[in-house]
Amino acid sequence: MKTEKQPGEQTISRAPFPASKKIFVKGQIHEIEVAMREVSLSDTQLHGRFGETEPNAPVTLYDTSGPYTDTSVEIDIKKGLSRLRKTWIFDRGDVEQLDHISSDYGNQRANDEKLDHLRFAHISKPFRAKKGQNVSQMHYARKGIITPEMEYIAIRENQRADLLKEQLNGQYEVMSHQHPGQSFGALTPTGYITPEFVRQEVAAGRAVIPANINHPELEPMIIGRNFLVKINANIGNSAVTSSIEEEVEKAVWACRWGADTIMDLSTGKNIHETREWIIRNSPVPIGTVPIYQALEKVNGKAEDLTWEIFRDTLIEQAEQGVDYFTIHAGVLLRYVPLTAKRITGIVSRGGSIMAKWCLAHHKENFLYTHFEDICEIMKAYDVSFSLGDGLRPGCIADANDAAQFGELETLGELTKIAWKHDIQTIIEGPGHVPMHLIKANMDKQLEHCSEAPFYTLGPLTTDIAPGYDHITSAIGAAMIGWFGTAMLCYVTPKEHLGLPNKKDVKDGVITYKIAAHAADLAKGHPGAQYRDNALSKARFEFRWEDQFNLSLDPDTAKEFHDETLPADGAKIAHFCSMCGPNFCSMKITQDVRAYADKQGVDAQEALLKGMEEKSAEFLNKGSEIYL
Ligand code: IRN
Ligand code: FE2
Repeated sequence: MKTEKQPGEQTISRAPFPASKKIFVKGQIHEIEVAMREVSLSDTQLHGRFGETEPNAPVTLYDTSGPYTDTSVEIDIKKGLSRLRKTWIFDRGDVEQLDHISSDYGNQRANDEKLDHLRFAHISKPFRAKKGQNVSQMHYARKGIITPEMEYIAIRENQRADLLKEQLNGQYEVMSHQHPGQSFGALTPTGYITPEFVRQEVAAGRAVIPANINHPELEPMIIGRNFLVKINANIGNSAVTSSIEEEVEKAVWACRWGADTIMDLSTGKNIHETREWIIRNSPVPIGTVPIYQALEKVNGKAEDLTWEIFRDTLIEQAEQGVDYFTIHAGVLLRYVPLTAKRITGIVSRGGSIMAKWCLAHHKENFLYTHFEDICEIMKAYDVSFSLGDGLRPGCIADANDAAQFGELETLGELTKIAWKHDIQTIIEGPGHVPMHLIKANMDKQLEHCSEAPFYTLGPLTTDIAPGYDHITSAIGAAMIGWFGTAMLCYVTPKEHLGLPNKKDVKDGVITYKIAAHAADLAKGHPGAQYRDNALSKARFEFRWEDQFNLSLDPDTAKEFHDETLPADGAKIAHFCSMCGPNFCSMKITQDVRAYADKQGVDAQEALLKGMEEKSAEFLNKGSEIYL
């Protein structure tokens, strides 16, 4: 790993969003402060009344960027983020700090002097549940306990909707308008999300809070059908990367644009050390696929994998603070032949590794046979299951086949076992699926997996657009999110082609934020439409800066506007270069309204009057079309 950097180059992205500030909302049950982003808006110029203005209330946004966008916080990635949940975890009285790392591999790495230059300097000793204790959020929820994490989430999901009525005054009716949605059975409360509602959803298994006790730095979030749709961004190094700082930056960058969780899919030699840096600096939950690292440990030979190596890997990663594990325990020996006639066979990395192991030994998948042993590890650290879809379809032709749905049934069976241990569980889903076959995936998942949250990769709705698979997949993601999928795993433009760079990561995240938000709107998620309304009002009133600032990607919106109209004056002009000054429909509508205002008539009437006047003018001029 090289660490050289251009002088003066800032690797970690820290710029706050334009016109935005961090705000903190206090808890009522627990002593907590929930971070959000507030975007302030400029005033509306009242038409026809020169100089008269009307203020616009600021807009509160769900913020995944963590302390990085908070100018008052000092960031040093060598020290890591502050440990927000440290006392919450400790005060529960059910954890102990170990005096050494419990995994063989973790110890081996810790004692290897050759790794000193790579190591995160401030590693603290791992925490683990005291003997016989279960520290999962599901366990607390089922005991009727509302944890600080649960209250944090309730406040976070509401995005200060309770202030709207007061803030908006006379504008409330127009600005709070929202179309009734079609939620396909999702039951989000119409008022506010309460901490008790969060608890109930977690207890029922309909939602999970990925929050390892060894990742106290994270800002709690929830994945469930009755909450905002979330997105995950995958990052990972390859043989040819760069410095550890750059790996941290990839995670920070993805969170900046809206990633709710990050999966570290790194492969290669120093993944243990890289992962430590990422977790210590990540404000969002981190997921991994532990079988990838286990495979590294047996030099890439799947048949050499053993339960003991895998088990040690789980403990190693759990003690570092990984919040959820993808476990491909549904790839059963008997399902593997069902993939023989597929066009693309098994496309899941983890799935293909396990299929190879099963065939080589002609034995049942050890992740399946040791599932309850895995549960014992998960509950000691509160790691959540993400049950892998190792047999997902990798092309349109293979969608919804017997192998895929066979595995889904097994994942449902495993969910029940996990729940017996109070382990939080989500279910991974496809893949490549044409639009008309998507709904069946959601329906079957709900049926077989007893409403455990669904977490899907896209799905891609066609195979013909390599280079644009963020789009082919966002179409499917928006649909399945609408139908009830709780978290969407992003796909970048580089899918099927290469390792994504920074631009690809951003494009993937923004594309998936669009899919997730479109799904929230379609479900009728309470308050989801407010940001749209605020942005539309700014657009209509030619408050260009407000329009940029409220968008998912203010930088690009502004850059595009600057491309043809860079002057400052253009940022208050009543047109843009798309239609020019005379053809702007919004400007014409505003003229109609101003006219109505002056004449004391309603807009409908004004439109008709205006038409009459125009037609008289036209006739007077001799009815010539081209003067
Ligand atoms: C999500 C839904 N189905 C698969 N995923 C993600 O795809 C999974 O969580 C992981 O981040 C990535 C690669 O998984 P495989 O190929 O090992 O199954
Ligand atoms: Fe694919």
